[in-house]
Amino acid sequence: MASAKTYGNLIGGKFVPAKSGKTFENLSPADTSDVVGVFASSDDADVDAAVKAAAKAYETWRLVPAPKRAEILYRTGELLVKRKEEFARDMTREMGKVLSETRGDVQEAIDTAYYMAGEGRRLFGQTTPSELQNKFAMSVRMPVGVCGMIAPWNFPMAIPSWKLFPALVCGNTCVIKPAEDTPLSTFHLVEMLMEAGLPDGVVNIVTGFGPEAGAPLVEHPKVRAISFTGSSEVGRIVGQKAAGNFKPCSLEMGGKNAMIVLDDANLDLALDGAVWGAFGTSGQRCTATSRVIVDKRVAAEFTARIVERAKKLRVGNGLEENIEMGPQINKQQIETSTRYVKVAQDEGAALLQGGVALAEGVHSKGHFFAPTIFGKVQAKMRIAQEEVFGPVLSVIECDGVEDAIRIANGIEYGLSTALYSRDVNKAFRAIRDLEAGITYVNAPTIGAEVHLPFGGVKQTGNGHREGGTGALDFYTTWKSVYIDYSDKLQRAQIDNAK
Ligand code: UN1
Repeated sequence: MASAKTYGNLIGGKFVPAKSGKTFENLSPADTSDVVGVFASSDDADVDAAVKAAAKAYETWRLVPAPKRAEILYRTGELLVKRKEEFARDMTREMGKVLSETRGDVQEAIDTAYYMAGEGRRLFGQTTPSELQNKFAMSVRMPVGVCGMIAPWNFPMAIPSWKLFPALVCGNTCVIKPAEDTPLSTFHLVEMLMEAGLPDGVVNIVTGFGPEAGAPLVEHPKVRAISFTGSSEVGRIVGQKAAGNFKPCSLEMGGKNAMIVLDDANLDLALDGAVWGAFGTSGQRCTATSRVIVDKRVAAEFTARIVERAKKLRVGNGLEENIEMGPQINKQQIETSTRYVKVAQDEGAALLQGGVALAEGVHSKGHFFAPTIFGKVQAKMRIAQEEVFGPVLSVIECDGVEDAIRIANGIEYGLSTALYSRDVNKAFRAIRDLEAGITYVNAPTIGAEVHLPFGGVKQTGNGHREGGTGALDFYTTWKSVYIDYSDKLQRAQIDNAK
């Protein structure tokens, strides 16, 4: 095997090693003998250099007209289309999910590029009448400044694109720290931005681990906003640090997403949705279906059939076309899944399928876990409350739509939800009453599109949204502008009372 390529941090348009000289290896989760790349293990000195480069680039980037900034994004989209297959393959190698999914991940970055490129000629503000004569009033979107971004490993290109592209079209400059498990895809993305004409220093990459590289990015005084996607546990630390300096901070975190299957549902459709929602990306999406809340009248049939489906899933190296489910990202995730299997069994849930790491034969080189299903799950059990982030599904029985919604809402998270029913009245009740940022009807909990708001309520987020116009709200700040052309002093609230 050819020796792995070494990647420096990207600072001010140049690739430079960490000042300490330290590096770490990016290993394929399907075959840990495959070293995908060697990356800089950065600390506060590297972060400081990257933030300074971004602050310098901001002076000129903010003045580039938004439609021009947008053209760079559009060209980036075009370049990603050309390189899609190559980048998808590298992503499967570093992240593990199957090729059809990594193609989708690159596609999500392409979609975001085109969508945000369109925003370059919108970025609408408001014009509104003034209360005084001969006075003009409007509000305009201004960039925030240097934005710090901390990205997760499960969508190695899509999520960095959700953060970078809106930030760039709005006139900000960026320092991004990709997840240590999947830095390569961020390099691919940013290299396309540079090829499309992005000036040096507008996007900088610092690779490494949370405590050494993520924390100084959040704390750096010149970083004006933070966007974080990851666990609620780390998000709490990030949010508290950002609050110390009153920094706007967007947190996208965990989920315990429920799919409700009512007794009038198309069961075949619901089964397809549940298999995809629970075991797609090996359950490692914050939108993954981890609870199926199924009406007791159809529960036995549904449960028997989903166990059969899960048993037949082909688990293996995602680079092979016939594989349906790849590995988990690393050893810790296997340990987490294993631990939760025990927790569930101790609580009295019935292990119906899987529940074990797969380590023999074709699975011996990577971090594989069998598709796992628990029956007899009670709504308050830990397995039904806590995020596992692995291919582990709980089946919970309910009695009708109200009971289902009550169970679905009985958790601390609120990202995605789904309802399978042919009854439009029940569907609209669920849309209204499910506590979540996303609700699907007759589709699984995964599959958000980039031009709609993405995010959740309760412990899933802190009120911000990625995707859609919500992203523009986060990466801009409003400036209200008043132009008085009366040639005299006019006092608001006083002279208009005459
Ligand atoms: C995530 O799981 O962190 O809606 C993002 C979906 C994808 C994005 C998931 N488009 O499942």
